[in-house]
Amino acid sequence: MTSPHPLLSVAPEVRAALDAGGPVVALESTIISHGMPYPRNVEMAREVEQIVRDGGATPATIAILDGVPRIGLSADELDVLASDEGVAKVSIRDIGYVAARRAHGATTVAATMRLAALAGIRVFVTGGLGGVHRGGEDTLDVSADLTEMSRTDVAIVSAGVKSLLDIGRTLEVLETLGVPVVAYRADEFPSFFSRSSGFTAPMRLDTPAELAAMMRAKWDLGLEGAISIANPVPAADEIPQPEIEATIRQALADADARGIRGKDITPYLLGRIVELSGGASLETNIALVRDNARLGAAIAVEYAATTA
Ligand code: PSU
Ligand code: MN
Repeated sequence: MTSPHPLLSVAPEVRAALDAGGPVVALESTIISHGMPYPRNVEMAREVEQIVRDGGATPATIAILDGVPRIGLSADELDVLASDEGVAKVSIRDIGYVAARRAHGATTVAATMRLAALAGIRVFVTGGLGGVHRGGEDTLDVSADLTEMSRTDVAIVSAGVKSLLDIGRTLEVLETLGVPVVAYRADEFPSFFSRSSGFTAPMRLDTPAELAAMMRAKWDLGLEGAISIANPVPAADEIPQPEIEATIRQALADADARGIRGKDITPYLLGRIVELSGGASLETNIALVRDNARLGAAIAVEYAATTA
């Protein structure tokens, strides 16, 4: 086990699990601060940590507090991230800035991945990935999540990509970047709220053990970068694609009318979709994160077993 980077603050419980080669699951914090309303966000964050524990792994929610990248947070610290309006959204480019200013930051998929990898964590659970925005061929609005996936060795469990993004172009960019995309127990790539997207997944695997074997094979060969594991939302919780499409179009039109750009677009759209759906999208969002946490814990347990 390589030691975590000295500038990271790793919670004792997480450090102990890593030192023992035990299963650890990293969890993202932008989803808490900028992805869901209070107090459901903090309830979700705590519940997801418990699901990871119940699955036999140690949870490590990742964020920056007072400028320090933190791997594993207390319940009170989760509450700060969930309720403090001043918490910045931190992607890769923002880490040094927020650290130097001793500020709080909620890390995106890209930033969480990098900090997880610096700590020696190989499995990461989130809700949805960033990607190529609709119209991205003109605006060049392509999430840094994609480039980060090309260079950082972490398996990411998500429910796919929301159709507020351009799913087809997102999959194309991931292919170009050499990032494997594996659907879990499905042939189709999922679109977050919905099990379908109209796009066939490039790969399919059906068990946590197979996923762990793929992680081991890829990284043992020195092939750097992430493995994107797309876990379709449970059927009972999904919002069918045609139903959510009208909501997404409205949210996109509202963002456009208000001139929202750059890093603010994704948080705005997520919040607007919750409002426009009367909260239904939030229930689906929480259900899929729970399910991803169950799968992530199972993968971490299998992966730790292959190390031994
Ligand atoms: N998609 C979701 N929920 C989220 C995000 C995306 O369904 O919470 C967040 C994640 O933190 C992701 C980030 O990494 O938005 C992408 O933002 P951007 O497009 O600005 O890179
Ligand atoms: Mn962007």
